Amino acid sequence: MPMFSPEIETLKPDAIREYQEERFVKVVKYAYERIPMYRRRFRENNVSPDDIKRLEDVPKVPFTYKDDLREHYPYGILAVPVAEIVRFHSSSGTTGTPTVVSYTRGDMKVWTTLMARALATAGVTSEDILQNTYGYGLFTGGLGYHYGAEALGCSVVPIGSGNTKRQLEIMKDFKTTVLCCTPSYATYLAEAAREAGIDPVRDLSLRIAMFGAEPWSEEQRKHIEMNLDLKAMDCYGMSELYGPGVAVECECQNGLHVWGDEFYVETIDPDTGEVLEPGEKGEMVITMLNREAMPLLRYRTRDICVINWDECPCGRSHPRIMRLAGRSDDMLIVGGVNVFPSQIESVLFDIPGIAPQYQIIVDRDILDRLYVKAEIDPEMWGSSAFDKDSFTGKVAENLRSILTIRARVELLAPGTIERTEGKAKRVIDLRKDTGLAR
Ligand code: DLL
Repeated sequence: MPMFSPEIETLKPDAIREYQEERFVKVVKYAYERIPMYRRRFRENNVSPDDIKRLEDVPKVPFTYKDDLREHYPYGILAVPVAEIVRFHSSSGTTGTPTVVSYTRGDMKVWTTLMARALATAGVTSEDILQNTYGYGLFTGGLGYHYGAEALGCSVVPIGSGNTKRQLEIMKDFKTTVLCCTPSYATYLAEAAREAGIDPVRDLSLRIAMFGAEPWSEEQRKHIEMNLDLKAMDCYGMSELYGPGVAVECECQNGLHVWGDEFYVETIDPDTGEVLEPGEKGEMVITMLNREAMPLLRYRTRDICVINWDECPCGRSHPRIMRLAGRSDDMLIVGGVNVFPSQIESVLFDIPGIAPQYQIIVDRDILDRLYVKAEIDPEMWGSSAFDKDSFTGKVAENLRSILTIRARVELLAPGTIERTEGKAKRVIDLRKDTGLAR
């Protein structure tokens, strides 16, 4: 598969480490000199940038948190004057003060390259017609993919999110070959295609999908690949870290390459902050090595993963993060038991007859209660053999054996759960609204 930046993508791991060391030391000084928050943070932790000389010193550098961005809304963490900013992106602010992420012209160049690299790594070429259904605007998905795809030479269809009927028409008429969207929207598109009598094998030309922006499972991958007749590639990113394009799967699909020339990635124990070895599961912490506008140091992503530096058969030497195991703040504690939504998804997707649409609700009366609502697929729903009560019992039993606690299961008619054009809202924790969540 042709690489976008072959010399960089195949650097020897030692050379990557050497480059990272040199850049890490520089970016620490850069952030310290230009951003008052970092000067304060270093002083509070009795650390000086002069203490950071090699990668072994990295654990001395204080962490940066999402709340730091909120507290310094909108321009407080800028390392350059606002006049040097050419682009702002921002979170929606639905869960509090929004965060703003700023880019200089140099940052934009890097981001574009990273996105072009990500697309090429996933197998996209300049011959492809790429339909970008990520939201254009303050969300990083739309414009991030857009510029990367243009740099790679793809023919871009900048349709943005929403209007599913038109998405399908364009996909068919333009002979779209690459689809960029959330996995939950792809599930919805597959369903809408079926309802519109569109047969992906006969009527569509899709070959690759770039999925990300939300957690998704191997079971969901299989389901979408089968229903849209394409290869689904995983692409990870975060608004604060250049949006999509931080890490991406190659054709080997054995983890997502994180670009070591831009990101220094560590895993830590989320409770103690202690740095873990490659191969140990922990919270991903990332330092951006060349960012001009907002050089975040040791940024706590809250995403849980394992780092792997083993050689990849694709020839790329950059470390891989193994498929995300959820977020540390996604984990639900129900009656004292840790429950990851991804566990529930895996159980549901493994049962034939359950549609890939579900919702998890937790509330508390005296004790915590876990509800799982899942749709039945239309074929099963219409079949005379379908016995709702015994099927509900089977789902509840499968969940209990994995989660070790009981969930109240409700099976719903096809189409009952609200569909989404962006990120799915699968978990509703009613305890949070009442201050009861633990
Ligand atoms: O979702 C950036 C993005 C856009 C990534 C388009 C990929 C495609 P945020 O809105 O800041 O940014 O959300 C970031 O989404 O911390 C993860 O928890 C989750 N996430 C992103 N990609 C993946 C993925 C964009 N491939 C948060 N697998 C991250 C699992 C993902 N979770």
